[in-house]
Amino acid sequence: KGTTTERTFIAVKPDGVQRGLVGEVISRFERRGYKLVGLKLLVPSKALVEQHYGDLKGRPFFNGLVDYMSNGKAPVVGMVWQGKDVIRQGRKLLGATNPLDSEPGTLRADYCTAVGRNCFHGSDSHEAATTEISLWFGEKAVFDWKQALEPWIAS
Ligand code: DGT
Ligand code: DGI
Repeated sequence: KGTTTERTFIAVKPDGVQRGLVGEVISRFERRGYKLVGLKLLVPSKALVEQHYGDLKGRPFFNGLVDYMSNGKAPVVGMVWQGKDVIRQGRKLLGATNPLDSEPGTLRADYCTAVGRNCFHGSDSHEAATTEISLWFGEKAVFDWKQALEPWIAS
């Protein structure tokens, strides 16, 4: 925990892709000093999204959420970011789930108004990060590399 091997799953959801926010997300994590170790564009299957949001099964918005993530009107961009405290810091960069509660300067406060169109996802714990990275990527699709600046970013 809190080491430079910590990883998180970050996704730009279909609304975020439609809004042209893929580059913005990548830029903000890059400029913070985080290392991109996984990246893919896909239309996730219903089954994948249902598993990803398994905790929300039974909520009134669940079916709508699954449909909007998986209907292919726009793809999802999945990322794995690595670095010190990246799980908690990633959530901070995104801002609170409901844009009404997101602090100014966070991605959701800067770009979103509705919880159902909050554009981004970020793992909320070590356990979730591990599960989500294996669900969306699998170990082989994640590529660790030596970041030359790493000793200048965290020690
Ligand atoms: P959203 O997700 O931003 O489109 O939000 P809304 O305002 O359309 O409404 P929400 O989030 O309560 O519901 C999203 C979708 O989920 C909506 O298009 C219909 C569907 N839905 C809501 N409640 C239920 C339910 O109890 N059963 C089923 N099968 N679908 C539901
Ligand atoms: O992990 P988070 O995305 O921050 O939060 P979560 O796991 O509670 O919710 C997952 C997603 O479900 C969230 O990004 C947007 C959607 N969601 C959560 N609460 C609501 C919701 N969507 C609608 N339409 N209405 C809600 O109340």
